[in-house]
Amino acid sequence: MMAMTIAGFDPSGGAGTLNDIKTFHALGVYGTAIITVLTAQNSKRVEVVEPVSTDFINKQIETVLEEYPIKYAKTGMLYTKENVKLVSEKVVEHDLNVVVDPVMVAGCGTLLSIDGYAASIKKYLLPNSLLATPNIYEAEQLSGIKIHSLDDAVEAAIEIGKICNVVVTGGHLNGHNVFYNGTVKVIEGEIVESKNTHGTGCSYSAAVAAGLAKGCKLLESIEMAGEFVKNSVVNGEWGTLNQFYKFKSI
Ligand code: PXL
Repeated sequence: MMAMTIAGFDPSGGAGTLNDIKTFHALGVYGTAIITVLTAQNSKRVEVVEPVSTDFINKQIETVLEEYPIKYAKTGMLYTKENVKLVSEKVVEHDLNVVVDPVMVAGCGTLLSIDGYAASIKKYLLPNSLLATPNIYEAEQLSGIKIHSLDDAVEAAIEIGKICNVVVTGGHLNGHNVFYNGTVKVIEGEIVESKNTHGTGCSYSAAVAAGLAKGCKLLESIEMAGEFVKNSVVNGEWGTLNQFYKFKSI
């Protein structure tokens, strides 16, 4: 089984493509990684962001897919409208089943997207996607609905669900996730008190893509991803997750 992440590079190893590769591998899926943007950051702050050109992103995707018959992918930090447009074209061209983590802002508050990003994700990428996994902030941007409660999250999920299946992830919803694929399902969760949360959103969407690559159904993949991220946080260290918690030491 194989999967592809199309996302940013976090040299601290916690978020982005390094996280995704660890997640894929821990779940028994061979991972490939297309870098869309470079960052200088650690688990606490982002110093600077430098996007990769669309031409170079295109070459990475084409070269990897020339050899590997990958059908499942996730996208993370794409940063620019141009990158969003290119990735959407590649998804269509190569018939990729894609889980979209619409990364807009880091946990520390730094912007990880530039103007018009939410609109371009909605226009180009979501219509060609299997699932979007926004957190509350991102769901607000995509739906135009302010989220203060679980009911608001359901309303936002239904709005985004007009374009594609969606899970509004619940770091701020007492750990509950709201799934909408024509009907609403609240997936019960719990908040784990931890400092080791850098990269949870990245890992969640990568875990869903890994589940799908292994042949699991969408809901099954979503439930597995929630459990996987929780266990990775519980066993985390260095401000981030331990996806290899079954082997324990990190
Ligand atoms: O967690 C969002 C995220 C995604 N992708 C990259 C990041 C971050 C957060 O810092 O750096 C590359």
